[in-house]
Amino acid sequence: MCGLAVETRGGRVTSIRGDPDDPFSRGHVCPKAVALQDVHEDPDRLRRPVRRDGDAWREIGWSEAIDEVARRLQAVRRAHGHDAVAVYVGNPTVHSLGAMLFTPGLVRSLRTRNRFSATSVDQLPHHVAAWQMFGHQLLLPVPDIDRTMHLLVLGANPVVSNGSLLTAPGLERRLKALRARGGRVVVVDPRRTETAEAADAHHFIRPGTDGLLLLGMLHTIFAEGLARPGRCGNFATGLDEVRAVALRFPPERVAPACGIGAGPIRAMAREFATAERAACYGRLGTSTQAFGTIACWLVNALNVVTGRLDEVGGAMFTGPAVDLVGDRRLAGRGHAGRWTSRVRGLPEFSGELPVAALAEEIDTPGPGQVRALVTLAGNPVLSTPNGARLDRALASLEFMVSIDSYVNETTRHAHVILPPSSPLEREHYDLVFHVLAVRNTAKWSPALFSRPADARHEWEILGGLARRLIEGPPLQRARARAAVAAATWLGPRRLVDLLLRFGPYGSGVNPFGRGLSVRRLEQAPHGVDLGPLAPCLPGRLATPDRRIRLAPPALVADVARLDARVEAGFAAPSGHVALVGRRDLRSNNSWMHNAPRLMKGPTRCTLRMHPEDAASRGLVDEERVRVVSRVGAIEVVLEVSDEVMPGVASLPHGWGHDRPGVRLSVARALPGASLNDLTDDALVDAASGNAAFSGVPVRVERA
Ligand SMILES: Nc1nc2c(c(=O)[nH]1)N[C@H]1C(S)=C(S)[C@@H](COP(=O)(O)OP(=O)(O)OC[C@H]3O[C@@H](n4cnc5c(=O)[nH]c(N)nc54)[C@H](O)[C@@H]3O)O[C@H]1N2
Ligand SMILES: Nc1nc2c(c(=O)[nH]1)N[C@H]1C(S)=C(S)[C@@H](COP(=O)(O)OP(=O)(O)OC[C@H]3O[C@@H](n4cnc5c(=O)[nH]c(N)nc54)[C@H](O)[C@@H]3O)O[C@H]1N2
Ligand SMILES: [Mo]
Repeated sequence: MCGLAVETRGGRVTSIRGDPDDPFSRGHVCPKAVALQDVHEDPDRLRRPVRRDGDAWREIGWSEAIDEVARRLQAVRRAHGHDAVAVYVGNPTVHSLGAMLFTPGLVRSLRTRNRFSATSVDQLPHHVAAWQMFGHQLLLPVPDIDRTMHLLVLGANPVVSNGSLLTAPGLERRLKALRARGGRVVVVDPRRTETAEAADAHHFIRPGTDGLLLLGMLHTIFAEGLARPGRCGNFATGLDEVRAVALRFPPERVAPACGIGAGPIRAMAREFATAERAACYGRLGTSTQAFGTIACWLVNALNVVTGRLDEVGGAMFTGPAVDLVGDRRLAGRGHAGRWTSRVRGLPEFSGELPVAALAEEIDTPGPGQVRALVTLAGNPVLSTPNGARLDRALASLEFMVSIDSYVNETTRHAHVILPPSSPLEREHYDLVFHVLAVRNTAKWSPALFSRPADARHEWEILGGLARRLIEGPPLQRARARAAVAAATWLGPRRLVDLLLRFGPYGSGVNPFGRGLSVRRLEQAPHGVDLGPLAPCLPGRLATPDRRIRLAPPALVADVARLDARVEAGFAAPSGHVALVGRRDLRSNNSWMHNAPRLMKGPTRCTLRMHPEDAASRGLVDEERVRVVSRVGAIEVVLEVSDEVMPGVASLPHGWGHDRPGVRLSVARALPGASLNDLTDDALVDAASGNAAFSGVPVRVERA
C-alpha cells in the first residue's frame, strides 16, 4: 500500500524509495519495501517448478508439473475422498492480486472441508465479532487516527507493524501529529513497545486479560453514567445486556488478574468516555489469546457505548473503490458451525477450520484423515502452534504441493513446488488493504518487469490447477470450468477494471466516464485520493434488521468461561513465565529472512525477560537459555530488560531456519529458533478456534 518509486537501469533495480507524491503514503516506506530488490534478485528464489527426489530437487517443465500435481491429488481423493486433501492459504495471498482473484476457484475445485489459513493464527476473532455484531465479517472498524483526540491501543505495535486491520503508512508520524494537536495515545501491552514509547501512557497488562480490562472499563462507564451511544444507540440492540454483563466485573474484581490497578482502570475509562473524540483499537495481542473473540467484541462494544463508532475521529468503516463488503460474490458475510473438525470438533467459520487442528487431522488415523496437502503462500511449520508436530506430520503425507518461491521449513516437505513470478514482475491493485485504510484511495501498480518466458504468474498457476481439478456432475463441472476459463481469459487487469467500473466510484460501462477504471488509475500513477472516511451507518450494516447487535448471545454466553477463569487468575503457574510474541521492523513473519539487507547486525531472535525474573533464576543478560513448554523446548539468547512486565517473556515468531533441507542460505546463517515450537496447539479461543499464542506458560533455564 506504500507508494514505491523504483529506479531501474538495464533491467536491474538501482533504487527503491518511498513515492513522495503518493497521496496516501506520502513518501513513507519501511525496510521491507526496499528489500523487494533482494527478493527479486535472490539466487535461492525458485523461478521454475521443482520436483523432490529424495533430498534433491530437480527442475521440471510447467505442463509436466501441473499434470503431476493434478494427477496425484486426483489419486488421493479417488482413494480416500475429497476431505483427504487439505489446503492451507498463507498470509502473502492478501498481498498478491493474482492469488486474491484465483485462490477461491482453486479452493472450490478441491471440494474439501479441510480448508485452513493464516486467519486462524491471526484476526479470526475480529471477523467473528464483526459478523456477530455488524452482520459481515469484513465490517471491521478502523480507528480514524488522523482525526481522533484519544487513541487507546490494546495488543498492537503499529509503529513496528505499520498497523494491522489499520492501513496507515507512516504511523509514527501520524501518532506524533495526534499528540501535537493535543490528543492522547494510551497503550496497553505486556511489553513497553516502540508504540508505547511514542505514546503518552503505557500500562502493562497480564496476557489474555484484555476482555477483563474492557469489562472493568465498561463497568465504570455504566456505573458513573458515562454511557452515551449517541446516534448508534438508535439502531443498536443489547445495550442493557452489555450493562448487565459489565456490572458483574467491577474494576476491583478484574484488577488483580489484569495486573492494572482499579484506580488506573477507572481513570482510563473516564478519559476514554469523556475525550472530545476517541477510538479504541485492539489487534493481534487481543485476538491471538484464549479470550480473543470476547476482547474483539468488547473493543467494538466500548466504541459503541461511548458513541465512538461511525463518528469522525472514532472507529469508522471504510468506503473502498472495490467494495468487498458490498459485493456478495467477492466475500461472504460469514457463517459458522456448518461443520466441525474431525478430531477435536473445532468449529468452521466462513468455510475454514482452525489451523491449530491441521497437524492432528494429518497424524490421527481413521476415516477422513488428511493425506495430501496444498499450501499456498504459507509457512505453517513456523507460523502455527506446535509447528514441530506439524513438521513431523507433513513428512508423512502421501502428496504435498506448495505454491511458493522458496524451499523453506514447510515447503521442503512438498513433492512439487510451483513458484510464482517475482513481486516486481506482476501488476497490483490492493483488494484487501483499502478495505482497512484510514483514508479512501485507489492505485494501480503496473508490473515493473515482464515475467520471463519460462516463469508463470500466480494466477496462471492457480487457474491452470483449478481447471484440472474441477469435478462433479457434468453440467456443474462444465459451468465451473467455464467460470475459471473466463477469469483466466480476462486476467487480473480486466477483472480489476470490471470491479472498479461497477464499484461505488466506477464509471460503469461508459468508456469515457469520469469514474474509476484501470485506465483512469493508469493516468494517475501515484494514486487517486477518494477522501476521508465518512459515517455510513446504519446503511452499511449487514445484519438482517440493519441493527448493531451489542450483545451477541454466543459471546455473552462465553463470558461464563471468563468468569470461571478470573478467580483462578492469569498469572503463569509457579516457576513459569507467560510467553508473548514480538515483531520487528526488518522481519515479515517467517519469510523475508533471506534478504541480506534485512539481516544485518546481531540476531533479533532473543528472549526478553524482566530483571526480577532473570535474577530469581540466576540468569544473566546475553547468556543462552533453554525455554520449555508443554509441547517443546528451544534455545535462544536472553536479553534482560524491564521493558517486559514481570512474569512475562517476549520472543519473536518466524525464526528457526536451521532445519535440514531448508534452502535459505542467508537465513540459515542467523537461524534463530521457532516460537511456535513452544506454542500449544491445544490452546485455542473457544469462541472462534483461533490459536491462543498469548500467555503460553514456559520455564526458562540456563542452556
Ligand atoms: N515489520 C513487520 N510488520 C508486520 C509484520 C511483521 O512480521 N513484521 N506482520 C504483519 C502481520 S501478518 C500482522 S497480522 C500485523 C500484526 O500487527 P500488530 O497487531 O501490531 O502485532 P504485533 O506487532 O505482533 O503486536 C502485538 C502486541 O501485542 C502484545 N501482546 C501479546 N499478548 C497480549 C495480550 O494478551 N494483551 C495485550 N494487550 N497485548 C498483548 C505484544 O507484546 C505485542 O506488542 O503486522 C504486520 N506487519
Ligand atoms: N507465535 C506466533 N505465531 C504467529 C504470529 C505471532 O504473532 N505469534 N503471527 C501470525 C500471523 S499474524 C500470521 S499472518 C501468520 C503468517 O503465517 P504464514 O502465512 O503461514 O507465514 P509467512 O511467514 O507469512 O509465510 C509466507 C510464505 O509465502 C511465501 N510467499 C511470499 N510471497 C509470496 C507470493 O507472492 N506468492 C506465493 N505463492 N508465496 C509467497 C513465502 O516464501 C513463505 O513461504 O503467522 C502467525 N503466526
Ligand atoms: Mo498476520
